[in-house]
Amino acid sequence: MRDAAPKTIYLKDYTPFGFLIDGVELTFRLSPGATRVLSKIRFRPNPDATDTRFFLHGEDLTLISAAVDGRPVTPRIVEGGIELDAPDAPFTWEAEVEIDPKGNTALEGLYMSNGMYCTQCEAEGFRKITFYPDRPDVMATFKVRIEGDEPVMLSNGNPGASGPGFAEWHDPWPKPAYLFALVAGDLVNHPDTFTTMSGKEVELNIWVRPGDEGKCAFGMDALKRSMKWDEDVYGREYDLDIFNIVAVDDFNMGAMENKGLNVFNSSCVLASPETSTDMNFERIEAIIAHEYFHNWTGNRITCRDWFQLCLKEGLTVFRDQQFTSDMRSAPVKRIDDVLSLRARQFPEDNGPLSHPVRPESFQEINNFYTATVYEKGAEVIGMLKRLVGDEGYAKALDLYFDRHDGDAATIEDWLQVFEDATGRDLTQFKRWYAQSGTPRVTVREAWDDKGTFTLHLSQHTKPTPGQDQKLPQVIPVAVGLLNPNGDEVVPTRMLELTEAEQSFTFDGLSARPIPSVLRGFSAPVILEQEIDNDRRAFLLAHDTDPFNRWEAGRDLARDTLISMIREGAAPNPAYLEGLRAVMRDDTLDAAYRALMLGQPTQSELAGILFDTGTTPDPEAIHVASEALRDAKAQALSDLLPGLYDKNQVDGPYSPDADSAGKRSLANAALSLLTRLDGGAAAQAQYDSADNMTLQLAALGALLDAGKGDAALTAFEDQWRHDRLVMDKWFSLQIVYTKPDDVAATTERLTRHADFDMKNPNRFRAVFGALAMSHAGFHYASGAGYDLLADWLIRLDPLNPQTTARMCSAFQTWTRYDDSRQAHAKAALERIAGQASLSRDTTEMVSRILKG
Ligand code: B3K
Ligand code: ZN
Repeated sequence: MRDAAPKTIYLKDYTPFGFLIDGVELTFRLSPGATRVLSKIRFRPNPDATDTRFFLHGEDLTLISAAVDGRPVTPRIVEGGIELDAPDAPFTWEAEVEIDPKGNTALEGLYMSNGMYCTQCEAEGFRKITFYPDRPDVMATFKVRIEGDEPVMLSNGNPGASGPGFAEWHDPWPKPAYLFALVAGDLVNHPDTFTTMSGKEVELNIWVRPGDEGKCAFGMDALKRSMKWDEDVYGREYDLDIFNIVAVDDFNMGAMENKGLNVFNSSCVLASPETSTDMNFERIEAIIAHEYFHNWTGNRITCRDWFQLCLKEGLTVFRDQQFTSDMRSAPVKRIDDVLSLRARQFPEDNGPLSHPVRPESFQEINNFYTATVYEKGAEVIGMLKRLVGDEGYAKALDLYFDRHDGDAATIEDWLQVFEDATGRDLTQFKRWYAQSGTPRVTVREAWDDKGTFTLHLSQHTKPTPGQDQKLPQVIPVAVGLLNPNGDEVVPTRMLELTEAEQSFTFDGLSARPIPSVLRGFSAPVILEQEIDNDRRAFLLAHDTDPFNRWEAGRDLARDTLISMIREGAAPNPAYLEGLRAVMRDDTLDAAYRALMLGQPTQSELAGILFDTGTTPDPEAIHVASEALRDAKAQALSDLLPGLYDKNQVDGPYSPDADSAGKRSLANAALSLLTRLDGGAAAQAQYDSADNMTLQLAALGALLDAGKGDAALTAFEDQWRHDRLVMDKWFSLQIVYTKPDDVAATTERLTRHADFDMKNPNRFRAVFGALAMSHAGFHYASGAGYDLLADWLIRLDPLNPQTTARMCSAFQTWTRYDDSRQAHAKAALERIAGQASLSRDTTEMVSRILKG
């Protein structure tokens, strides 16, 4: 490993920086291999600081010259930057450094993507651009001058002077360096305008490479709807004259909220019916909204330090989830969010990478942009809103924006506004930020024949790394009661579970009710409720809460799969019957019915088996999952053709929720139908498809049926010029390969002429698909583990961030049998044993190895 004892940073050690900044001026002289960055920064001593060391971060910089108040100085080179004996009075620091954007394959700091200059500074990338106090609590206004031959040269804020060979930008809002951005290249724009609530006209642009102009309209519309929604729902107005979005092909994540200049992975902004699926459209809409919403929750109010990351991310995810619910179907959105929480966050929270929503230590902060910080962070805010009510939430948010605008704030500040606005004591609630692990809530029922029904709730959280003892958390448990005839007798009530065990009574009932517990998934917990299949079938038929109605069907599918795996049982007829009833019910939303046709993922089943004392066998899980799909196809055989036909959408493609819902139901039906007709309908759909949603679903169905070879070749011929579509082509064939062949198929694809390990989208398309193929990745021979390890070892020197992120594929390794564990451990140890392994990957692998 690179560093025998990598440095750990602790939340408790926070101290303010010794200086404040009155203004930053930067000049960039662009050149691919030798860009010069000139900085002029006015510092003054910070009266609130005790540590007066003048330390500036810097990494991979060649210092050309430095001066204080115009006098040349030679700073001391120290670990991670430079130090100087600074004057005890205001002074101006000037420096010139040289950097190498072209050689920057880590895609952090200033780098090049397809000949275009771009930046990524969050979390700590600005220090690769110039010497600077690169921490979020140091905020400053920036003036930027870009010199170069690029046709388009952009930075944050409002445009200033420009002319041949230069462009100037001025951002009047003080910001931390992680929000700095610069983009320069041969770009074309898709322009529009938005008039804000106070009547100010804002210029909007989506900048793309020539040829992609036709893929911007949807993103632009999503941006305008986001701007309007944030005004209507949160009262937040945009605050610059211009808002720019740029699409970049090589990007380590989805997008970045740089002030006034959002940079997007092209996969998260470019959309066209021919090249993007309905899911792509929905994701693009959500990410555009997310980055835009950061303008207030993240930029105007930022984080004091990186431990407070959930302050901006949890809140902004919560806001983008609200936006999508408003734009589309709220129940469908809730189910989607819970599916992704269970698929990504629960395994994290219940394995070696478990950490609190607000971590207390880290070695590399980039490793903490996790499902826990983001998605559980959003759930925590949802619970807070449920506990204080909609009005309390609105008052608290108004106070938050009033009180903290311009601040670098903390979770304490956030909770304080809720306490001040609502009078509620949140001392116990704060444990949601500090305790890791998913609480398990057990439900027992009692009925006394005198009309009183009692729910006994208890909570328990298993120990997690570094936290042996857990204290009870406040858990909002939404409960409704149904009469045996299916009518709702007690509408949803929010029970507050605050103790380890607590009972809640409902009086005056005429018959023993059937409870519907944790409606709307009111808390991110695992519900342990002993209920039989009849009860689940009853809830599937009658629950008035759409989430719990879906959940009842899901639980039936889960239980039947578990007994198929454990006991070789046949699929449960009650589940199949319930599914038939739902598929016959045309009053239900198509997207909702499509979700009902789904079943728990193989990885989720492995987690459930492990939790209940059975070592999961990936092959057996795979076989049972396939058998249940076959059984569904048989049980619904008479309904599938009708479902498929009735949900065809006529007319030109539109990505709206209704049309997308119909396509998702038709495609779900197609995938089952293919098990009956051998692929005839899928081939017909492939041949006639005029949009990517239909084309890709048909290709998937054909591959699943073992009849996809011709279509796969045709698809490649049709789309080889389009990187984003080819990413789908790479992934899909791994997804539909039989487990024993997954590693070999993946390896073969790495030899394809278009496989480019330096492009994170392509690397993820291939190796993300390998990791997602449960039975293939965890194949008994260990070939899946070995192949991923080989490639992570190759990628680490080039791109530590993407390497470290993909290590999490190994996070569940201790669930499996001894032989698999031995293979996984050997693969992990092989990664860990590399000389000069990055800090990012070192931290991830050592946490995962601790088990
Ligand atoms: N804030 C960025 C993520 C930065 C990740 C740095 N490794 C995008 C977002 O959450 O909106
Ligand atoms: Zn974010």
